[in-house]
Amino acid sequence: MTNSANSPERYYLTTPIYYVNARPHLGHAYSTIVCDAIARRKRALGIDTWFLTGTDEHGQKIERSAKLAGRTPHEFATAIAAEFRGLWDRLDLTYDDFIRTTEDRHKRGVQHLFATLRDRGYIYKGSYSGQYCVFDELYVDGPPGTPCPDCGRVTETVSEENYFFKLSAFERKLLEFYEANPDFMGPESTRREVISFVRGGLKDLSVSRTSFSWGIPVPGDEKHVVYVWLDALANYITALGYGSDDPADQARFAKFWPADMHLIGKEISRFHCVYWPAFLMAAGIPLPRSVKANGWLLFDQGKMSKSRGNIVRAETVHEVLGADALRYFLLREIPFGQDGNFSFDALVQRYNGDLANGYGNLVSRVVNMVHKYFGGVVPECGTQTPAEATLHASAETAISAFSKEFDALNFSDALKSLWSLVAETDGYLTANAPWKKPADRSDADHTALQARVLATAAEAIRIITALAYPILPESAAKVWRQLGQGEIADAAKQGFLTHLAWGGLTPGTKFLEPAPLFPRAEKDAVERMVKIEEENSKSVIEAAGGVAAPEQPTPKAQPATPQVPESKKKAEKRPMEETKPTPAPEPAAEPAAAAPVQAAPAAQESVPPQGASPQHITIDDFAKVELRVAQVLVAERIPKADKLLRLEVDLGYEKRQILAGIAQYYEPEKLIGRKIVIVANLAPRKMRGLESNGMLLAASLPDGAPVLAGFLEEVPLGARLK
Ligand code: ME8
Repeated sequence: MTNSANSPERYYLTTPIYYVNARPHLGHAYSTIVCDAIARRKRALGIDTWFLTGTDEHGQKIERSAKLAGRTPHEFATAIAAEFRGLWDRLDLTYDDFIRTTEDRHKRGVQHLFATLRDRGYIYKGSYSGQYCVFDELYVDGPPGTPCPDCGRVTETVSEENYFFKLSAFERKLLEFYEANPDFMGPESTRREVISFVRGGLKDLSVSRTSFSWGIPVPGDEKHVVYVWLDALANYITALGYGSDDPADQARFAKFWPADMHLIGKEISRFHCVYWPAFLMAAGIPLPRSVKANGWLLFDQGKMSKSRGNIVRAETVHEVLGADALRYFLLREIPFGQDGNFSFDALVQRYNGDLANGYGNLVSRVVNMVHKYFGGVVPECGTQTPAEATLHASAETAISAFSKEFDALNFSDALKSLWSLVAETDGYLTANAPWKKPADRSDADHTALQARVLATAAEAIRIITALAYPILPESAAKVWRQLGQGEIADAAKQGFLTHLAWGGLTPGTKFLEPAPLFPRAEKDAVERMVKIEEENSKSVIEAAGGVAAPEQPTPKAQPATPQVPESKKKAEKRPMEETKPTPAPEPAAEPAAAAPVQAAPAAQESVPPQGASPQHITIDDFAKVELRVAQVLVAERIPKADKLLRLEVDLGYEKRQILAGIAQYYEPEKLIGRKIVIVANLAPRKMRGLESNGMLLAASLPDGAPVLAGFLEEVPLGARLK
């Protein structure tokens, strides 16, 4: 059960398996591209590599998204899984296996794991009543109404019979394991966070659900389905063949497990660094050697995510600048482990600066000159001068610096060091100007200089290209061919990076004709990408209901504490609730009990009824409703009106009074200072002799309880919602 030393012979790495509730975006592509670059480098180092990716298809969230789209969960999951896989293929990502959690091989493995945990005494039956975040498929500690600490959405109350996993038994063992394996988790911020979470105490974890059926049945008790995170995490072993009787599967599992690295996004580190190792310890299965978290790709100031509606698709960049441009940008621009901004401007700037004007231009100059002055045949270098010795030394330094940084996942620094070799080679060419023959230099001397300089520069390019291959596979393949080296993919299969050293370009090698690598991106490149994204978001809106449930913003990083059995905790009962705030409609007439916050019957459904035909309004209709951000300045009860609160709110440009029927649900003191959303242009109404100038927006839960709409980011008072 120890974290054994890294084996040089084989390497197993995985991406998270992505939820199929939404189409892939650049955030998903980022993690998968990082893995692809690592996998390519490992293979090119002669290491037998297995790169796994896939899709996470079970659970309540997917079941609901499918329902919203009017499809069966399986049909729905199949369509989105195909989108993920299709995109990875278009981007030429070299995964060895793509697992879908709805496949039989996975179900069998999960059931085997569940049975093993139970047989070893780590699973017991209990009942759970508490909060659950469907978006994050996460149990949340706290009373009803507790928001999910990960995404901020309102949690649902679940009350059901569950199987529990004895997570509490692993607190000490996990801490000892982290201590003994300091490189297990990274970056440091993740490590600290996970350790402090475990030190805070672990409670037993519910690992089955009974209130819905879209999951893997618990063996022997089929009214339960396995908790979606236990199901999902197991993909890393089931894909290799865990739980199979087939000798080929068993051999693959024996060969590749434990994984060398699970690459994940930082928000799911607790699942991977606490729950997963605990499950494995309990099952007697060795632990993965490392879990490394990438930071978040931000766009327009926020985490890129479907729920924020601030996504960019990898396809767009691929279409305009090519996959290599995207790979280079992501790995060069964002120090791995940190959050990083994506912008089209920054992308085009890097592309033009580093690829078109930098590497691409260098290759084109040298290949062209070898054709022009030597008929495309690499000349003998002749006697070296100190300038060649310097470039040679720099190239050797770049090989070791790049390798050290890349293997430590410091891709940005690795590329920085490699691109300083690009710049140095460029400077070397310019300083020696093989295209310019001074009047006092003989023809023979000039030809000797040209030969020396071009052979040396071409060799530097060969080194740069070999090292850059895992990050720029398509362009490196073109350059490799131009340099007369054949197919780089074949060289990679033979582990060409293990013996990469200066001097590999032999005189007499025939270059191919130069071909463009990175055509300069003109000004309109940004506009084109923006336009493609706009067109896409329009078509997604037009096809609304076709793919995914709308989601709420998610600004926070870490999931919550696990839940505890009913016996250990008190919890008020409340029915399931939907997290999407629904604007409360204006009452047709002044309500008898004067409750401005109320919902139409349809809004009480957690999911719109299938086949219901919505009453469409035009955008102009919607524009008539003036929704604005306001802050509560005063909140107080109204004598003899037990449902009403009197609020004074500040809109920035004016203050006004609003009466709201939320007195049974919100303590007035707790509302003061809170930013809310109001309908600002509602005709004034009188209730209990007081004038109400507007209406609050709140989600209405099935039991009628309102949940006020609000914001997770800072918003100025008076800002309009549109
Ligand atoms: O969490 N920046 O699936 P998911 C960087 N099914 N990476 C991002 C990102 C962003 N803005 N957005 C997404 C799940 N990612 C579970 C995983 S694994 C056993 C189960 C990447 O579809 C990042 O790797 O929400 C993140 O962890 C993953 O996509 C989340 O994908």
